[in-house]
Amino acid sequence: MYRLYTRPGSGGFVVEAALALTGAPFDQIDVPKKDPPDQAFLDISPLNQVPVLILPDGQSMTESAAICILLAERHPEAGLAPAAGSPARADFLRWMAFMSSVLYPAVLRFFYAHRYTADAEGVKAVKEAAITEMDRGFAILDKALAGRDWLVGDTLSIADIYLVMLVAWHPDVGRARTAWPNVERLWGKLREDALMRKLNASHEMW
Ligand SMILES: N[C@@H](CCC(=O)N[C@@H](CS)C(=O)NCC(=O)O)C(=O)O
Repeated sequence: MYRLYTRPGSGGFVVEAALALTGAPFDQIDVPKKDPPDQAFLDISPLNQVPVLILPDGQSMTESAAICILLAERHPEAGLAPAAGSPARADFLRWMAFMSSVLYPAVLRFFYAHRYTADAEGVKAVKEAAITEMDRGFAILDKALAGRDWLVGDTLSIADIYLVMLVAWHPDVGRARTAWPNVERLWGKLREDALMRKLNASHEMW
């Protein structure tokens, strides 16, 4: 059985979605933010971050995109990702890596700006630069979604849910919803989705 360490409003959102779509049973543990963190949690998450997935064999895994890709691989019947070797696979891997290495860190730079400057006066500038970087990333994804129903392939994948989670974290959601109409179109569809509604009830992402 899987065990997921998560927290409302966190990147655990997309992993909860992935697990729910697989139908695999899992235990969910909500980890409150704690300073200093528990050593037991640091042992499985050295950066003191959620999500963490404990695999049925006891191995622990961090990094939301890697967890989603692993779940997609282990549960192919859930259709979380285009199959390896299919034409949409390259885009799937590309956008999952892009979202977790460009956009997610930009979001973190906004919400944890104090970590990214040694200058007490520098927080505002870090936040501004983080928003600029988010805007650049969402514009790229908006373009990738032009004329398409889904980010990759012709059906929902976990990449769509990852994208919606990220855009919901934009500090100016009102602007995000008008600036990137293709992202908003996808988000609008997922806002009506039963699983997204259920998850959002506890995560309150939007
Ligand atoms: N690269 C990690 C980032 C995870 C992350 O930053 N999680 C946030 C919540 S969304 C967290 O736990 N932050 C607590 C902290 O950094 O102290 C991933 O993709 O899973």
